[in-house]
Amino acid sequence: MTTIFHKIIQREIPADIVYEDAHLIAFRDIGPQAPVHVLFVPKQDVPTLNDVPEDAPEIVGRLAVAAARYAKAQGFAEDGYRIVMNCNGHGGQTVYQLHLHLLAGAALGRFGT
Ligand code: DGP
Repeated sequence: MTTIFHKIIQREIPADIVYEDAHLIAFRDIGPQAPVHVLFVPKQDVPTLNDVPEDAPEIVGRLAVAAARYAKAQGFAEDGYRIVMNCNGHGGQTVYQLHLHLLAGAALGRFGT
């Protein structure tokens, strides 16, 4: 399925891209929930966390490590930050291409229902 994130990867629609490599792309969220809100998206088609192939856990690992490196490079490592992956309806997922949210730049509230 083609999502808005695939169109960003293909440069069919614009985004504020902050990082890209052979495996993933990172760009600023259109509706930031923190002073820094960046989405890390694999280039491989993976709709949700449920769909990560058993023999390819590195897809998720790469997203997390890229987010941590970006946070560190931007000076957020010591104060801290949050990474989030929403999965399907109850998780609040709205775009069905796997993505990891990086939220940083402020003390974040606790979360729940
Ligand atoms: P989620 O709820 O986990 O599926 O988060 C999807 C996020 O994607 C949401 O925080 C808003 C963001 N988003 C949706 N459409 C666009 C877009 O066209 N551009 C950018 N940069 N972000 C988008």
